Amino acid sequence: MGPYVESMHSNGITELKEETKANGHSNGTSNGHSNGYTDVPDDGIVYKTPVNLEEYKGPTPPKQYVWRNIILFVYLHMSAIYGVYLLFTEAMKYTILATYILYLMGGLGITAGAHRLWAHRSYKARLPLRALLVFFNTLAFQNDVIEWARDHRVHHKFSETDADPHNATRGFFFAHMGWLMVRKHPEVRTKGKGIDMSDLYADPLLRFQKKYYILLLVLVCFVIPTYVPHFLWGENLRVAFFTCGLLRYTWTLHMTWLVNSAAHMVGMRPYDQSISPSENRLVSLGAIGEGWHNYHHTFPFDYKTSELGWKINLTTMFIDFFWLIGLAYDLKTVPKETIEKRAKRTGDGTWPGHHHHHHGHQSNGHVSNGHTPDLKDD
Ligand code: ST9
Ligand code: ZN
Ligand code: ZN
Repeated sequence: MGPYVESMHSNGITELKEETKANGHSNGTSNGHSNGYTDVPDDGIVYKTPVNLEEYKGPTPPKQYVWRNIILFVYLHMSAIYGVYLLFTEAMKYTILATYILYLMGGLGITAGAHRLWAHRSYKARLPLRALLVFFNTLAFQNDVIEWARDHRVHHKFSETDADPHNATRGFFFAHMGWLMVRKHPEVRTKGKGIDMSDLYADPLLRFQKKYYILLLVLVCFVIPTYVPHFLWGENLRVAFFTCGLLRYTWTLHMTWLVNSAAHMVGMRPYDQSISPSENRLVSLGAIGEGWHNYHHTFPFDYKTSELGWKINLTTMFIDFFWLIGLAYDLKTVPKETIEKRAKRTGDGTWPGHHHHHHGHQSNGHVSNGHTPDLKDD
């Protein structure tokens, strides 16, 4: 993946050193550290963000609505509202707890599974963990892993262009969920065909998930979450279906979609100010660690998707736990010095390390020791 060399360390964590600065994200400027801005002071710090999504924008292609999806989303959201009502009225305590746990399980199937393991191959997992993640992933029903990962790889490679399936220059709603209600831009398919997916087709578990996807998703995303509360603690089937099933599913979808909408628009850009993805701690909270999105687009192969370790990052804790018991290995990360160099060269000046070296700036976001960065996200 790109211009990086790997070096193994005895702790099983692979660090990637950045060899050259090219990273495939270019909006027409090749940057020394200035991203085309001429008023960059010598220290490379610019206290404003030059990212203006309107500037990336091309002509919006005509929309071809997919009414089946629109109708399903309307039904889903009405059901979710009813599910919230049931949570506060009829649902048993265990059912409320189960709704929450199922959200985290499905969420991990996306974050630790589809995203960090399969789309980015930022670590490796042994069979039992891969099987667990396929199960969790199916619970989240966000298309099969191979389709999800292909869309995601195109998203990284062609961010903020027509080939990006959820191109954020087309507005918050399009990036959030609108993209699932219209036919894809032809560029998505054209550019997508060039993405190598052979590594994922090589995994029999993923081929199995793809082959039986419809059957599996009905079973895992809806039938199991409805019947388990019924058999284990006697919950009413209707209540379980609308809470553990539909409300939990809808909630997980929105938490995922916020990464494409909010975290592509709102927040600081300490690592690369020339791209729209941002550091957004609220999104990280809902998306169990995936809101540190400026870092992630700058260093997509880091299994933590963040510089900040376990900070608002349940997914990293989950992977570290499985590393501890030997089921996850070859965890890739980025050395501190590489991050620092990159942040100073291309960041927006909010990287906390700066405060360590440059006195006299306003103390907004100031940290005293420089080792427990506390990123601000407006
Ligand atoms: C869902 C996915 O919600 C959410 C993904 C979010 C990603 C987030 C990423 C952020 C970072 C990670 C953070 C995780 C945080 C998680 C937190 C959890 C707490 N390349 O698809 P078709 C081909 S899914 C190459 O029909 P249309 C395709 O193969 C929700 N080719 O396009 C086919 O070719 P062929 C549930 C591509 O007709 C042809 O194009 N699911 C690519 O335009 C047509 O494909 C849904 O709602 C590509 N990238 O329809 C339904 N893409 O014919 C989802 C397509 O040769 N999908 N092709 O086989 C659909 O209904 C349709 O895809 C559509 C577009 C209507 C959206
Ligand atoms: Zn993104
Ligand atoms: Zn990614």
